[in-house]
Amino acid sequence: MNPWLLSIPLAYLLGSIPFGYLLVKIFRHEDIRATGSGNIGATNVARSGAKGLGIATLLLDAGKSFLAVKIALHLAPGNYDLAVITAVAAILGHVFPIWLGFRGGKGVASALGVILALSPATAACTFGIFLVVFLLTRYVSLASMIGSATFPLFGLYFLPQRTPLVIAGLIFIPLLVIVKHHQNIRRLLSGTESRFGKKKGE
Ligand code: NKO
Repeated sequence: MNPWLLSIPLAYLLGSIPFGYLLVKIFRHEDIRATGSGNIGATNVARSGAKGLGIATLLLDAGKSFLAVKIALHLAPGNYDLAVITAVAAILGHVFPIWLGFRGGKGVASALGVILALSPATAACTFGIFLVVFLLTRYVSLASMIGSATFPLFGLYFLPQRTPLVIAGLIFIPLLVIVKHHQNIRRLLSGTESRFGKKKGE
């Protein structure tokens, strides 16, 4: 079977598994979309008081998209055009899951997973930037956006192929992540964004 026809729909389907939503529903019988920021991501799951489920959400959301890209690279070794388009499909699955009326997450953990599969060095550098901004500000959203913004630079440096499709993917992924943070941007500007591990107002 043509690896494109297999990898891309599979990536969307894997990406669209809303682990944060499912874990909170199964273990706490709550709808994560009704608490905190309303996001289905690891940060909001942890914020809702379920630290362990937050960590599990991060690992599973990153893991599903990591797997999607690894499958593409397995079916078509060295084809980074396919790998990057598969990466985009997995993130689109997470951000626009058919199961939740196309209202999904912000794509941070799923982007981390695809980057790890595409280029571990790029993932390490992007995560490093994330960590510095997070430790300085305690804003996960700001760290995610600044990490995203630097990702194309590291990707261009470390990825073995720089085709037009690869470059387009490297630019599209952070744009999507940042656009999905529009409410966080508004809260950051008005000083009402919540800092990780702190109650409102601290
Ligand atoms: O609830 O709106 P919220 O405050 O939850 O959430 C904002 C947050 C949404 O994202 C998540 C996933 C949290 C993952 C945190 C650790 C992952 C560190 C990886 C950073 C690398 C950045 C990669 C982006 C590349 C395009 O932001």
